[in-house]
Amino acid sequence: MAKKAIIFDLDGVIVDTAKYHYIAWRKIANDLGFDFSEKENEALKGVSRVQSLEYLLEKGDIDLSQTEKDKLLVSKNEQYLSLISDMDESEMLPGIQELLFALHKAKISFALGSASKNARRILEALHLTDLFSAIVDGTNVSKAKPDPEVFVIAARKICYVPKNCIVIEDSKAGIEAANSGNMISVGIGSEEVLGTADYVLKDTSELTMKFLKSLM
Ligand code: B16
Ligand code: MG
Repeated sequence: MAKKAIIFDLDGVIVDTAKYHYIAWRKIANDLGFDFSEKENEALKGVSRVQSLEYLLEKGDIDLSQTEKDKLLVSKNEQYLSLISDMDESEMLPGIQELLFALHKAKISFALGSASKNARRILEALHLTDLFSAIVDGTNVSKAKPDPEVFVIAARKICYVPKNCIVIEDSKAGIEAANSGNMISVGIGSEEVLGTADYVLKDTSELTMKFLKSLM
């Protein structure tokens, strides 16, 4: 058994879905009469669907009833699902497919720790489900990132203590979750957004077996 295990975020780490979440939320904002920039979207990465809508409504200074909010949540997810309906392995981020197969071959445990309620559907489309030792997603948690719950459950499922888990995340909320869960945090993206991570890599092409082994 390797000394450390890895917990992967999904959107923005394994697969390039962050752009589709953005397109779907931007359409909701536009339909409500305001715009929503890519920079502002950073705050929604890793954040649950419900909390993302609350953030948008606050930004647009819009007050809605729960029924209206529920309609928007359904509409956002329908739009998102239609954007990912043809998803296949070509949408995986650079080097990730090879890395997951190499980790699996080396018997290094890894789990999924995603806020998305669509995570299992995406892993199936990418033919990755069976590689993971555990899958924890938005359907399994009561507290969203930056709360560490999703990663704590994942660590427990693969039988590793938090300090021996390396979390790979593209979002500020996810890095905060990993840090407050006492895990090793690796941010994928800009130093400006992910500066509180223990390590920051520019993109997934830098997330190599050699790098991960250096943390083990
Ligand atoms: P869903 P991750 C997160 O996934 C996304 O980063 C975030 O943008 C999205 O709002 C959230 O999942 C919920 O997704 O609407 O599919 O349930 O990055 O934690 O894998
Ligand atoms: Mg993410």
